[in-house]
Parts: sequence; C-alpha cells; structure tokens
Amino acid sequence: MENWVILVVMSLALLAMGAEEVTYDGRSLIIDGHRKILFSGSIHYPRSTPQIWPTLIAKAKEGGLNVIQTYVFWNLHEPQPGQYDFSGRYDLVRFIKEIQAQGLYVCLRIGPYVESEWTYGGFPFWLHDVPGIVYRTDNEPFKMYMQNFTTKIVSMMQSEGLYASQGGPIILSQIENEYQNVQKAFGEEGSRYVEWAAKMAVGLKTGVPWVMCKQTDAPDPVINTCNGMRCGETFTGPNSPNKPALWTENWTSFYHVYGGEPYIRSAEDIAFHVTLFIARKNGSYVNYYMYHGGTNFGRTSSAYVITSYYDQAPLDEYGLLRQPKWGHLKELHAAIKSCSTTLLEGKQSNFSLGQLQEGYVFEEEGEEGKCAAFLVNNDHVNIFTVQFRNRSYQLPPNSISILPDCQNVTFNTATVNTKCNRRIISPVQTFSSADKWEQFQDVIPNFDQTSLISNSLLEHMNVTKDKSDYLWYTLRFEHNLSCSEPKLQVQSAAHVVHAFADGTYLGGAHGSHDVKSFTLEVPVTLNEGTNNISILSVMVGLPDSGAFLEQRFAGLTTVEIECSEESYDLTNSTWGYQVGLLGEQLEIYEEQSDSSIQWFELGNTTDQTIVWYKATFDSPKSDDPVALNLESMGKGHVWVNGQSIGRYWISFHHSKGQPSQTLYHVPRSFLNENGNILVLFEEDGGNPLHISLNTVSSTNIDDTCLNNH
Ligand SMILES: *C1O[C@H](CO)[C@@H](O)[C@H](O)[C@H]1NC(C)=O
Ligand SMILES: *[C@@H]1O[C@H](CO)[C@@H](O)[C@H](O)[C@H]1NC(C)=O
Ligand SMILES: *[C@@H]1O[C@H](CO)[C@@H](O)[C@H](O)[C@H]1NC(C)=O
Ligand SMILES: *[C@@H]1O[C@H](CO)[C@@H](O)[C@H](O)[C@H]1NC(C)=O
Ligand SMILES: *[C@@H]1O[C@H](CO)[C@@H](O)[C@H](O)[C@H]1NC(C)=O
Ligand SMILES: *[C@@H]1O[C@H](CO)[C@@H](O)[C@H](O)[C@H]1NC(C)=O
Ligand SMILES: *[C@@H]1O[C@H](CO)[C@@H](O)[C@H](O)[C@H]1NC(C)=O
Ligand SMILES: *[C@@H]1O[C@H](CO)[C@@H](O)[C@H](O)[C@H]1NC(C)=O
Ligand SMILES: *[C@@H]1O[C@H](CO)[C@@H](O)[C@H](O)[C@H]1NC(C)=O
Ligand SMILES: *[C@@H]1O[C@H](CO)[C@@H](O)[C@H](O)[C@H]1NC(C)=O
Ligand SMILES: *[C@@H]1O[C@H](CO)[C@@H](O)[C@H](O)[C@H]1NC(C)=O
Repeated sequence: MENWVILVVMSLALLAMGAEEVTYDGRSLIIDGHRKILFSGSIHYPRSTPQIWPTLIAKAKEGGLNVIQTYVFWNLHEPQPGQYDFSGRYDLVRFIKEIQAQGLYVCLRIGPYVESEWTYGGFPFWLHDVPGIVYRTDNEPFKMYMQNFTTKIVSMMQSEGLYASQGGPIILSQIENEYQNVQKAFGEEGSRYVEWAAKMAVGLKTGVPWVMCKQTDAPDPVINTCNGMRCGETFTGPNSPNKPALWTENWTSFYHVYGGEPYIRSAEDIAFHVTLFIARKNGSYVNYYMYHGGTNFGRTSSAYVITSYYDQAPLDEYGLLRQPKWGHLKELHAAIKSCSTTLLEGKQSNFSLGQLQEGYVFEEEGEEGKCAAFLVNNDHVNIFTVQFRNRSYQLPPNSISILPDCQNVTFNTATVNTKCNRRIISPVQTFSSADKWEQFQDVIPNFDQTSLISNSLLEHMNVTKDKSDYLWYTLRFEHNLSCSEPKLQVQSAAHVVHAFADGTYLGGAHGSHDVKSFTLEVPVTLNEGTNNISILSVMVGLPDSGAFLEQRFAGLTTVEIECSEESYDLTNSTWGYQVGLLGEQLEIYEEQSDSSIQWFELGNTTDQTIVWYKATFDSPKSDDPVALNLESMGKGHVWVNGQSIGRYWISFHHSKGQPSQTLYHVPRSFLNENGNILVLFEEDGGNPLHISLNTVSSTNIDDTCLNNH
C-alpha cells in the first residue's frame, strides 16, 4: 500500500475507535483539534466507594466539570514488591471507566509520590528497607521502583485503552508532585532526577501530555503547572511560550488535622480566583482540589490528619452538595463556557480601570469579532463604578464581572444567587444500654513477654514496618535505691504515648501536627525490686512530605525515672518490644474473628484504656448516608463489619475547646440490613454508651446566606 493509504486507513481506524489526539500550545490543551477550557475536580477513588463513584461523577458533571482528576496511590496497589491489589475501592480501572461512561475526561496523577495527606505520601513502607535507597532523587534503587510502578500503571491504562490517544478518557498525566518544594535539599542530584523523571515518563508514550506541578523548570515537553489558592496572582507562567497555563490544584479548602479547626473558603473567593486565573493568566485548565474529599479510611491518612477529607469542598464528605459553593461554581463554569471560543481564539489585552480595578478583554479577529471581558475590582471594601465601552458597570468589592459579549454581565464572582444549605444530622439509634455491649481488655505486655530486645530506644516505624499504629516499649526496672517522689519522664517523637507501671495506667500525652516532639511526666509508684514499665507509643499516620522521608525518626527518644535525690536515665536500658496490640493480632474487629476470644460484659466504662468494645446495629431505613457520632469516645479506631472506618480522636480539642471531628462516615456499602458489627478500640478513656448512629442529609435555607460558606 502507498504510505498515504496506510495513513488514511490508520486515521480512519483511530477515528472509528474515537481516538483523540491530545496536544497543546501556548493557549490551551488541544483535544482532537479543538481547544478547550477545562474545569476539573479532584475525586480520589479510595476515599469513597465504587457504589458512590457514579453519583459523585454525575454531580461533578452537573456542576459543569469536564475532567475528574485523581492521584494513584502506590501503597494501596503494591503492598509488597511485585504484589498488586486493584480490588474494591482500589479499582482504578473501574473508576476511570465510570468517568468515561459519563462522558468526562481524566487527569491521572501517577506521582508516584503524591503527598495528598496520605500516609507516607503514597509510598509503600517496604521501600524504606531497600538497601541504599534515598527517595525522590537521582538514586538507582528508588528510580528502579518508581519506574517499575509508573510503568505498571501506564501499561494497565494502555491495555484497557484508557488514554485519549486510544479512544479513552485520560487527557493528562502527572509525574512527580510539587518536587520544587524539596529539590534544593538534593542539589545537583535533584536536578538530574527531574530530568530523568520527565524522560522516563515521556518514554512511556502515552500519547497525552505530562505535567509536573509546582516545578518551574519542568523539562520539555512536560508542562509546568500551578498549585495554590491564588494562581491568578502567583503563577509565574508556563516555562515556554508553547505551553498552556494549567492550574492542577485549586484548593477549595485545606486539609484538617486533629487539634485543628476547619478551613472555610467561601464560594465567592474561589470563584474570584478561578476567574482571575482565566482572565489574567490565560488559564485554560482549573482543577478544584478537592471537588469531593471523601474519607481517609483505615490507616490511610498521614500524620494527625482527620478521616474527613476536604469536607468543605463543593461536594461534602458524604457526596452531598455544599451550597452555595457547588451552585455558584456551576454558574461560573457556564458563564466561562458561554464565551470559551472567544477566550481561546481571541487576543487578550488588559487595561486599568482605576487604582485597584483592571479589565481584561479577549477579542476575536474580524469585523464581527466576538468579544468577552472581565472587569476586576480588587478593592476589598468599596463598590466601584467603571465605564467600559460607553456603559457603566457597578463592581461589588473584591469581585470580577464576566461579560461574555463585552456588554452584559452574566456572572459576578461576589454575587451569589444559589441558596445556602445546611447539613442535617439525624440520630436514628443510640447505644446507651450497657447490656448491648461487650468488652475485651487488651493485654499490657511485660518485658518478659516480648521477644524483640534491644539496648536502645528503637525507631518506631522501623520496628512496626507500619503493620500497626502501636508499638510497646517495655522495661524491667530494679528498684533498690532510695528514691522519693519518683516520676516517669518520657520524651517522644511519635504522636502519642501511654505509660503503665505493673499494669496500672499512669497517664498519656501527645504531640500535634506542628509540634513534633513532646514529653510525658507522671508520678509513678515503685515497688521494691522489679517494676514492669510498659510504654505504648502510637502513631496517627506516617509523615507525607519533605525531603529525606526515609530517614524520619519517630518513637521514644529518652526515658527517665526522676527522684528527688537523683534521676535514672533508662534510655540505654534493655528494652523489649511488641508490635501492635493483642486485639490486632487476633483480628478482633473481623466479622469472623477468632471464636476463642472471650468478650465480657461491659465494666466500668469511664477511664478505661486499651479496651475493645463491640455492639451490633441495624441499618437505618432511608438511603441517606450514615455516620457515627463518637463524641463520648476518647481516641482510637473504629470498624464496622470488619471494615475500618478510620482513626477517631475526640479527646484532642482545638483552641476553641472542641474536638476536630466527631462524625465518622460509614459508607452504605459497608452495611448489611441487620446485625452490623461495630467494634471500637479505645485507648484514652471514652464511653461507648453515649455514641449514636445518624443519617446525614441537607436542607435549603431560605434566608440569604451569610458570608463564608
Ligand atoms: C482556587 O480556589 C480558591 C479557593 O478554593 C479560590 O479562592 C481561588 O480563587 C481559586 N483560584 C483559581 C485560579 O481558580
Ligand atoms: C517490576 O518488578 C517486578 C518484581 O518486583 C517484576 O516482576 C516486574 O516485571 C517489574 N515490572 C517492570 C515494568 O519493570
Ligand atoms: C495571554 O495571551 C496574550 C495573547 O492573546 C498574550 O499577549 C499575553 O501575554 C498572555 N498573557 C499571559 C499572562 O500569558
Ligand atoms: C497589563 O498586564 C501586565 C502584566 O500583568 C501589567 O504589567 C500591565 O501593567 C498591565 N497593563 C495595564 C494597563 O494595567
Ligand atoms: C463610545 O461613544 C463614542 C462617542 O459617543 C463613540 O465614538 C465610540 O465609538 C463608542 N465606543 C464604543 C465601543 O461603542
Ligand atoms: C445584552 O444587552 C443588550 C443591550 O442591553 C440587549 O439588547 C441584549 O439582548 C443583551 N443580550 C443578552 C444575551 O442578554
Ligand atoms: C531498622 O532496623 C534494622 C533491623 O531490623 C536495622 O538493621 C536498621 O539499622 C534500622 N534502620 C533504622 C533507620 O533505624
Ligand atoms: C540495683 O539494680 C541495678 C539495676 O538497676 C543492678 O545492676 C544492681 O546490681 C542492683 N543492686 C543491688 C544492691 O541489688
Ligand atoms: C512483672 O512481670 C513479671 C512477668 O510478667 C511478673 O512475673 C511480675 O509479677 C511483674 N511484677 C509486678 C510487680 O507486677
Ligand atoms: C545511650 O547510648 C548512645 C549510643 O551509644 C549514647 O550516644 C548516649 O549518650 C547514651 N545515653 C545515655 C543517657 O547513656
Ligand atoms: C470507675 O472508674 C472511676 C475512675 O477510675 C472510679 O472513680 C469509679 O469508682 C469506677 N466505678 C466503678 C463502678 O468501678
């Protein structure tokens, strides 16, 4: 065949398959020959369930999004080297096919470092034990595993035909993640790594562009993109005139930690900055991070991060519309799309309208040239009246008016037409009768019962290998000296400690997201002779960011017995270690747990530590989402039918004296109609009699919204 015939045949074949070439230039991505302004939203598949995915995607589409963006979570998919898991909530292919079925595109951020307030930034913990490994730099072992996983994901997508170049929905991919934040720490090797990562990714020939976010020097042809709250102000622009301005993370809120308060970003503020990015920076892709946050189930959240993720996003943790945010952004998307051709094909110019006011106009060529305009008022207090093309416009404070025809204002970022709504939590069941509960006291191990022995305080993560949050440090203290008013002093670089002497609870202490190290000092009663000291060190997620993650230290750093006379440093004593709790070893939270486990009637329900509670409940009748209100508990972990709902921590109050999170989402798909098994592990003296089961719904509010929704 002549070459041209082959070409035509191939093109026809590709067209038949719906293949769409994705390229780009200085203005935008070009999909199948068409420029696009794309609104995108982050939804992370493992933070919700396959049963909820279709509804979330449908609501995103209805809200005017064209793209769903997700990270890929390496530590879920490769729990052991070469062993993969893509089942259930981890079914990436099913998630992408669901997006495709609803006619949206996908931006796939493979990373495989993702940060994302996800434990260990997405890295499998086994990487830690690869000899000679240094993460995220020009290091052979690291690059080998990174390439291996990236290749695995790309091949999987290719074999399912999921790239746009194959007729699939994936139009963009990301390699690495905000690397510039750490690059300096790696010097020359960091720069070589960026070059390598870009080349490796491009070499996988996905047929769609790659991006690196927050990487000003992203090597060609990889596109550097912006992350932040105000990319219309902060983005320094693409690093080549041939690359478009893309915003990969527009933060709709901020992640929330135990001990912290929720961060509320108003609909007006989000709309302002999205519009500014499009008007001022020629932006053509904006992703809301998150559009739906969902839930950090299990032990997936990073250090101190609560299970409710970006609940303030346009779709809340339960997938319900958060109004007016969702509706206001929907109107914004419609206003921009009504003039997208003009924005994409027209020539941009800007002009001053006042000291704090500016205008942006996009005009197409030709006499009948279409025109779109943005009138910006940066004055935070005053309304400003401007003249534009012989008409007068009133600009509310801190707002942008969109004029898709350079005449009529169809949207103003500060004028919210959508009604507010409010979440309604309806209790459907309490657990107040003690005879509905059983309990199991976990065992405080003594030194004699431990098998791992060391003459020093070992690093927490390196001992647990992240198989558990819990690590026991045990010691035999021979008390044969005079010691009055003895106190135990423990310094920790993990997150929580609980100290016991001869089986008696002495007390606990904890750090916080921002203060990494803390001290517990408690009086201790010493017996003559041998005393069994057992200290439980707890982590609430692994760190997720920063350079040299593989070298982080957690766990106890010093232990002393202080007497009035003298103090005894036990740091280099002989310590015995136990990874995890007995209940964890017995998988006591499983539906079909070991029948030899002896549960007891509920005893004293206040001030008990390291105790397990079990009860059963029936599913609430409606279809509304379900949540447990755990406000009477202390700190621990909760399971329903063997599925982890996540870590709870009620006793850690924020500066206004409230817990950071009391409601814990139980997905409907985890539930049976009757006899659901609820298991709580409590380490800090909570009371299960006052928890409740609730349904979650929302209702419109007829009054005008207050600001800050
Ligand atoms: C990004 O989102 C924030 C709030 O989530 C908003 O204030 C800002 O305007 C947005 N910026 C862009 C460019 O979309
Ligand atoms: C990745 O490593 C596994 C073994 O850990 C090997 O079986 C597989 O072939 C490797 N894959 C790639 C794409 O290199
Ligand atoms: C936007 O595009 C115009 C061309 O239409 C160009 O002159 C201008 O410099 C661009 N602005 C930015 C911030 O890239
Ligand atoms: C137009 O935008 C450029 C780039 O932001 C700025 O330097 C210039 O002052 C603006 N011109 C006017 C008239 O505002
Ligand atoms: C504004 O009015 C002036 C005079 O009234 C006229 O010359 C000019 O063309 C008008 N401009 C526009 C954009 O309509
Ligand atoms: C825009 O404004 C003009 C003049 O007020 C009016 O005639 C026209 O119908 C408006 N267009 C739209 C789409 O509202
Ligand atoms: C981790 O533990 C192993 C023994 O299991 C030890 O050889 C290694 O030095 C430890 N690494 C760190 C960083 O503590
Ligand atoms: C006192 O205890 C220490 C260990 O803590 C031991 O080495 C020493 O022999 C003991 N002394 C007596 C008199 O028992
Ligand atoms: C310390 O632990 C050992 C071994 O479990 C036990 O025999 C001993 O009675 C304990 N001592 C005290 C004072 O509880
Ligand atoms: C414990 O041992 C380490 C390492 O041998 C040493 O640096 C440290 O000074 C010792 N601490 C005490 C309190 O003896
Ligand atoms: C329960 O524990 C508290 C605190 O330790 C104690 O004051 C109370 O007497 C106990 N009640 C019973 C019934 O054991």
